[in-house]
Amino acid sequence: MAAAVKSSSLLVALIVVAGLLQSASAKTATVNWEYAVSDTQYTDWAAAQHFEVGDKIAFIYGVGHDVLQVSRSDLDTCQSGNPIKTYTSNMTVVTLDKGGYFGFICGVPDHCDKYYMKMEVHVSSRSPSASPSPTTSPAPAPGPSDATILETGPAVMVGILMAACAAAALGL
Ligand SMILES: [Cu+2]
Repeated sequence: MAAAVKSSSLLVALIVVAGLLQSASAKTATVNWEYAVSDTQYTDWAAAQHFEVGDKIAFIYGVGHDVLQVSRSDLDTCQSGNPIKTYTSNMTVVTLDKGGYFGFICGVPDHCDKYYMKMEVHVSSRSPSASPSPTTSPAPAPGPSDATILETGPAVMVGILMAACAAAALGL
């Protein structure tokens, strides 16, 4: 009876810990939202972050900028007149609450098209299992020759040492 209660408590604790680990794995990436030097600077940065659902982007920017979430076509044309969301707080944290496309531009005239303040974000669905599927890891197994070399290496060293000792003993 007591053991059953104890093990079920342990199970609950494990589930809670697993949940904490799951939520702890969501990240917040911070970006200084200012003039960029290339058309893809921010998009490249976002791609390197490998965003998943639940991750956040913190935009830090001065009073001369804003952050507009826009559609893909509005991003492509730097169209600021039809935003999905508008942020002007100079410190904006956007939660990437779904998979797929997020587009962000600065709505101040010329900042998107002349100063490349545009970011395309592609958010992946968070996979239910953290273990990689076997089909995506076709790493070749080490060949027998490699294993043989690894195993004979130390043996050869030991052999040389023993030979040296034997030679020294014979020399005495
Ligand atoms: Cu701007």
